[in-house]
Amino acid sequence: MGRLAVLLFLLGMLGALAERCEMPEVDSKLVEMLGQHLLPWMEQLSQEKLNPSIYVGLRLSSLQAKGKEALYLHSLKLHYQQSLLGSASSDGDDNSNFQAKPSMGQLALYLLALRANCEFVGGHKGDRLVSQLKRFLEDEKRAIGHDHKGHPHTSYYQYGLAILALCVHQKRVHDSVVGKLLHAVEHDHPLHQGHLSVDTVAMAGLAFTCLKRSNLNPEQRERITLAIRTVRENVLRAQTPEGYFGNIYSTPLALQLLMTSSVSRVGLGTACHKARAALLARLQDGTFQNALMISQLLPALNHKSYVDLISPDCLATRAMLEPATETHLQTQVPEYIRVMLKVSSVLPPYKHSIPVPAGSSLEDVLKKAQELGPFTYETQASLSGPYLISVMGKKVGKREFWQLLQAPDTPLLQGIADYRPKDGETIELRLVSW
Ligand code: B12
Repeated sequence: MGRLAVLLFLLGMLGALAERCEMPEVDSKLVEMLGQHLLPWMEQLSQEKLNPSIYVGLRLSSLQAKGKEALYLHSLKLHYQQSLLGSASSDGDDNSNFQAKPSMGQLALYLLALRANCEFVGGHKGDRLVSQLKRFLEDEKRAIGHDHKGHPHTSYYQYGLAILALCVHQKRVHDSVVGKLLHAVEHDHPLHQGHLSVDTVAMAGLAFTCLKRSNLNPEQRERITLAIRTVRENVLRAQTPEGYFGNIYSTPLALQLLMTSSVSRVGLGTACHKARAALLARLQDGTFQNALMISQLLPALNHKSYVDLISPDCLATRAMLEPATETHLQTQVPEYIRVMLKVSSVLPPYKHSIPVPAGSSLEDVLKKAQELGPFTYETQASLSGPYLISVMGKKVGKREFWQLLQAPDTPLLQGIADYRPKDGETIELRLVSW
């Protein structure tokens, strides 16, 4: 009896210590400042600039951009339906009417955007989009292969995103498709890109959570439940001393995932609290300027996640976003800095000191270097901004990328458009496999 009492006492203590991942309300001024960064993007309705993630982020936030939102969704619909369902452009061989075809992940984000407006994909056109996304997943499943030794053409991140998007529309994918993502989580290593990619793991966790809540793959229920636990533990284990899960930019998705947790766990609340404090400390210093990053962060700050798109609340009151009041900068003669630009992955290696105005982005440095020669580079538009695909004539091959590093060996956490090097800094561009 005595031992049983002790045991019950201990269990009670553990229960009391078990916590949820809560997100207390964040200062509305801070949130508004973040949202204001999205407004200029909502005015860019050209095909290259359209970004369904921005729409999703805003709809799951505590903010609204009233008329702009409807127009933006309308433009998304035009673009995605035309480029995916239009006959000439979808073949891709009619150059006169060429439109880049959205990738699997982009199509998935578009479906999330429809759901964020409380629409279910349907009708003849909608069904074709769903079939298209399912076909993408089947292709990826084949690329991974029976023995799981292959790799998806895109990434496990997009694989998870596609399953999630179909799930919030209550569209079932075959157990074998879900099985590939389960296997990746169970065996861990495919989700690494040199290190554990918290973003990828979190996205897989969001997809599994949706599948579990919607009960779309009942045969896999136990495996899914276990995988959610594995993912959660991996994310928690990736917390840095500062409080980030992985790095600062993977923390928003990680928080989205941890907040969906229906079970309490010892230390969960504390871990989330620490992450939230670490994020808040960086909100004012310009760390979050990238529209895609802001779009992943806003839902988390509003205690929402992509899983909420199973039954979104389209009537929730959201504060109206007003454009930021312009601060007039005094025109001054710019101060010049020098950035050392280094490329060792080419022959002969390139290393030059590039003069640029203080506050320039890495992209400005690359532009200046190109102007000075013999340096050359090419980028490709992506939802995160310009993605570097070629340097000094060397284009990336399959599963290769041009990594951005601060010398000697620190990978940058931002892309070329967002990163602003300091005077005397050395930046290396290195062709690596992932
Ligand atoms: C997969 C992935 C990669 C893959 C992409 C290849 C592939 N075939 O998928 C690899 C490993 C190559 C990669 C590289 C980089 N990545 Co990355 N990547 C991701 C991840 C996990 C998913 C992207 C995705 O598929 N999105 C969905 C699809 C639908 O959107 P998309 O725009 O069509 O996707 C393309 C772009 O995202 C592009 N891409 C991938 N990463 C980055 C980063 C930047 C800055 C840009 C402009 C483009 C870009 O590749 C995708 C596939 O074509 C995100 C995580 C996240 N939270 O978003 C990080 C993420 C976007 N990457 C990040 C970073 C920092 C980088 C690098 C700059 C790292 C470095 N130091 O070199 C490089 C890019 C350098 C360059 N050449 O311009 C950060 C960006 C943070 C920020 N402030 O914006 C993120 C958020 C990860 C993180 N938490 O740190 N990445």
